[in-house]
Amino acid sequence: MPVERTLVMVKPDGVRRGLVGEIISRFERKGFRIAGLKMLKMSRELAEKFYSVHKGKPFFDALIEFITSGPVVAMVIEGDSAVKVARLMIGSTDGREALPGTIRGDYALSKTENVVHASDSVESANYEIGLLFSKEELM
Ligand code: FUP
Repeated sequence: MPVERTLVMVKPDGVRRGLVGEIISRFERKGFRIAGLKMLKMSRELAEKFYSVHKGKPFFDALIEFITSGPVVAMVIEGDSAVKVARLMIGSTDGREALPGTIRGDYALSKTENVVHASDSVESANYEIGLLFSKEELM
């Protein structure tokens, strides 16, 4: 099975609610290696690049407003099938539908304020990691 890297990000609501440690811990306990980790506040420009695939959609403006509303904690996790496994661990986009046991299923009740992000493909992971981390910041 492929060793992959993917981008996981605790969103502003997750940081405000004190869920950073819990979320990092879940990925560590699962067996992933943390290859990069940082806290940052996204600028509008960075947020629009990060979510460029959603440009023009009805929720785009609210999404940009929310993701720039406070600091996020971004991390690159590495391990077997990291992209798919991280998506399983975060659960469905809408916290009301995400299964209990997933991060969103356990901590979110909203579709916009859903605590955490994880890249949805290897291509997205490469794009998102490149936006948020320099080569020197990855170990
Ligand atoms: P996900 O990959 O599960 O994060 O979901 P998407 O890539 O479809 O959407 C990215 C973010 O846009 C979601 F995390 C929340 C937001 N969003 C909405 O606010 N409303 C929607 O109908 C869809 C997505």
